[in-house]
Amino acid sequence: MTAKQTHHVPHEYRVTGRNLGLDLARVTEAAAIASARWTGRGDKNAADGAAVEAMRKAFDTVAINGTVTIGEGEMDEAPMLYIGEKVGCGGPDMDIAVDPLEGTNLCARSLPNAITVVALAQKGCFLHAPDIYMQKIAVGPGLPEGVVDIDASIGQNLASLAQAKKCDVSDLTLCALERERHNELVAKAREAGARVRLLSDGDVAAVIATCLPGSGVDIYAGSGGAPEGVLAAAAIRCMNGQMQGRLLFENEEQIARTRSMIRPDLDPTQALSLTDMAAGPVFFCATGVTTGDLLRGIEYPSSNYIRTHSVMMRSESGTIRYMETYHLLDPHAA
Ligand code: VTB
Ligand code: MG
Ligand code: MG
Repeated sequence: MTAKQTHHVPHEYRVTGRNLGLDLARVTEAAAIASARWTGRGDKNAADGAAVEAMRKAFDTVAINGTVTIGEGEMDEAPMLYIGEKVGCGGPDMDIAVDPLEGTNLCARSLPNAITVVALAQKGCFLHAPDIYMQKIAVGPGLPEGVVDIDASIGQNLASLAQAKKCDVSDLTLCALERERHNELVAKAREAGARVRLLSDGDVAAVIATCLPGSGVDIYAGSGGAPEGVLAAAAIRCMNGQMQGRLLFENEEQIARTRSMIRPDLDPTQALSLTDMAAGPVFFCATGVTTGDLLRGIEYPSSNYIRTHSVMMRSESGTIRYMETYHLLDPHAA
């Protein structure tokens, strides 16, 4: 019996230029292995510090001339992977966005979904988001453009999404961080009939979940870190989902500072489109630290190996690659 061809495109392997995503996997793997030593030990700063240090070192092997645009903070507060820091061993000029350990609390408490994250874009293509909150809304691929809108009510968005998905609002699951500031959002979503999945932490993985068939997440909404918003935007670009953001300022000074950091044609208070946050060709890579919906975490299958699970994505080709890697602890002992 011959297999039925169900795709209407030629089954060819499209050879595009070098996929830097593969190099990035070694960076997120290194960070994940280092932070996993701190899983469940109740010390989130130690876990974070280990991830940062390992990630910083691993970047030395990546053939780019990179500048950290989303990083650990300013130079005076972060010794490594600070905003503006140069990384890589030379090559094309690139912007780098990192969250060396996304979900430090999850790792410290050995809860699901801690990941290490890196994204790459051409120079000037990531939003220079300050470390403040960002309101976010995201849905998966294959839906009409603008099916949800950050300025519409959650009730309207759920109704519009249900219509596009040809289902009832009661069939939809909204995902949000469990925070007091989201009480109204959660109440309104439930009132509209949707299910709500609440997370203690980690909205990069949650935004990505909207694009994963079988994740059970139809829409992500609410506010979380702005740097995490830019990282999630890079992934959503690769997965053809939709996302909007809005920076949430606490004072005029933050607005003025952001205005001086971002593209001059962009109003920092306006709703941000996906490409306002991550433009041009982008790469995204993450490795699991603790097992979650997106990735399995670090595993120790035998005394001589560590096993990592990573996902690499590229917007140009739309490739989503999962990689399981066995790291031999002592190559000379084999
Ligand atoms: C957010 C979210 C992250 O931390 O930054 C959150 O985007 C912190 O939120 O994914 P609160 O200040 O409300 O606690 C994460 O969950 C993990 O870095
Ligand atoms: Mg972090
Ligand atoms: Mg984080």
